Amino acid sequence: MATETVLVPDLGGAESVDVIEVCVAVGDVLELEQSIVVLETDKASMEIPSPYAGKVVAMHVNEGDSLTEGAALLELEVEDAQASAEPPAETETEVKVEAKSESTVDGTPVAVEANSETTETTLTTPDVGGDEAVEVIEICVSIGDVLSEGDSIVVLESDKASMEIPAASAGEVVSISVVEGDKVVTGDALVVVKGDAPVAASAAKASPAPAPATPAEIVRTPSVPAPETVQSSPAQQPAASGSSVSSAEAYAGPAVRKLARQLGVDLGRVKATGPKDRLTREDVRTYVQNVVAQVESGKLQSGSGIPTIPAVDFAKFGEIETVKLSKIGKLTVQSMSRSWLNVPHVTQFDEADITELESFRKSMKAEAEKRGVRLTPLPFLIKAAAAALRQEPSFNVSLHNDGEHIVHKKYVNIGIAVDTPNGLLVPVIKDADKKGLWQLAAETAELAEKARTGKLLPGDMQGGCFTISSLGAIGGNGFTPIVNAPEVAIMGVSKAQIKPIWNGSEFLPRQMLPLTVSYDHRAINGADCGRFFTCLVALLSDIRRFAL
Ligand code: CAO
Repeated sequence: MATETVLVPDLGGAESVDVIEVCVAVGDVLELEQSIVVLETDKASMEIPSPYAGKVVAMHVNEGDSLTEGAALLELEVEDAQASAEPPAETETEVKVEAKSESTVDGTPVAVEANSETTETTLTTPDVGGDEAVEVIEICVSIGDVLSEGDSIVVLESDKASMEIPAASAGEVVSISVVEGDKVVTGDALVVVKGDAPVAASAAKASPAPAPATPAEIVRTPSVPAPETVQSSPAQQPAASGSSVSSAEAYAGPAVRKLARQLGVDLGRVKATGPKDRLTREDVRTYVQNVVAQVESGKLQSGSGIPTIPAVDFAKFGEIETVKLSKIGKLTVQSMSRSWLNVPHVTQFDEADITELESFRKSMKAEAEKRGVRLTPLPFLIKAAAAALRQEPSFNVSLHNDGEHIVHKKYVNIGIAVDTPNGLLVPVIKDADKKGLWQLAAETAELAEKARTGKLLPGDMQGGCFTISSLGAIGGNGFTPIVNAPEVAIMGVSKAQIKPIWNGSEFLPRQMLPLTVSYDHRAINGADCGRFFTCLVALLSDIRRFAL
């Protein structure tokens, strides 16, 4: 074993840096490259990775210290083999930086490629300090924006740093070559601007944050990035003590952002305790611990802030029996709560005149028996719903998880709610629009039987576009079903009844089927539902339309 001292690396011209976070303590066993401290100048913050794997035996810095290049950060007990290997040589780093600077102006990378004839200039990814790709986490411009030199165009993020890339050339954005989530390397096109000729010197501003580690560079600690390369300074950030800032605006380093992403935490909600209201990893952990504690104590449900129903000892009021919910029952609790809480429901009501449908259905009973199927109103409802979804494709959609896209489905799969001894199940009839009444009747019976006998496979219950919940055989004259998210709509079918219907000159006894459609108002507008529902009711009221 040997003891190695880890020093503050090349500060890239900065005179001193503040220690804004100490990520390790005496006794910690570090992996190679594990962050040991976060340093900050007035323009940049950077995590300093450990150049060795080993045990921390002494710390030389505290949060708030001001350090200069070469100052000792900590002592590490390392394996002899590591200690005798090439030591972390700042000269080596400098040589590397110089080598990269061959295609630079004033020692900094040029990030422009100009087309002098058209005066279109492609702004490219500046030197990101290695071959490793970095992620585009934010696009700051749109086509048509007129940029001044130095305006931020994208934000890139590596494991160790996030950096705003300023425009090296002024002009109007004519195309954007990347989308959020893309991985880019040095030289990759970012945006194309039309206008002023490129100003090479301004590319200096696009110099990147610390180089991501490549195996050859692991033994050195990174140099401090040039000015204007990382996230905005604390002065621009409101204190992240409530929900007043967005996650993107929160003042936090890349490691904290990564942790927050992994845990699904919105940094805008986390209270900062670091210097200058900077968020630390500990802040994120404390936030998660508090939320978990509140959920478990029943004060908070799913982080939604909805108070839970108080526990009541029912036995105090009389005899009771407590029965364990089936697995399906427990899943129903979850899925119904999820849909009810997430989906803004609207329910529309209508009635279909199924007098002709019923007389046709009854006329087919004998044939149905011969075929060994029961022809109930349900296959007609499936057929009508499938045809209406085809006719009104704005209804055959789902809201994308990102909340910014609508997924249009080119297939028509209809779910059927089936009441079973173990609870409610929703098998799905695939490609219902391509099937005839006999096939729909047979498949419905088969799936319902499988549901009741616990034989449905997961695939039998997936891929639904729209669900039909029929209580027609049981009774009632209307109910508001809950959307089976991520589907966007569900139809509730109640019991058909003979009603006197005015035909303009007299009341006639007609068999009327009460129907309701509940839909997700985030994805569907009332007018869309009106069109879909009218189409569906018209199909049921005149089944000759099925043939059209
Ligand atoms: N009005 C009047 N009669 C109806 C009817 C309606 N809307 N729907 C069905 N019927 C009749 C049928 O025609 C049948 O009578 P006949 O044999 O004389 O024709 C009888 O009621 C029994 O039908 P069924 O229930 O056996 O068959 P189905 O095809 O109508 O329904 C199924 C199948 C699987 C949907 C049903 O058995 C079921 O499980 N329903 C409950 C669904 C449920 O729980 N929904 C609520 C979920 S919470 O949102």
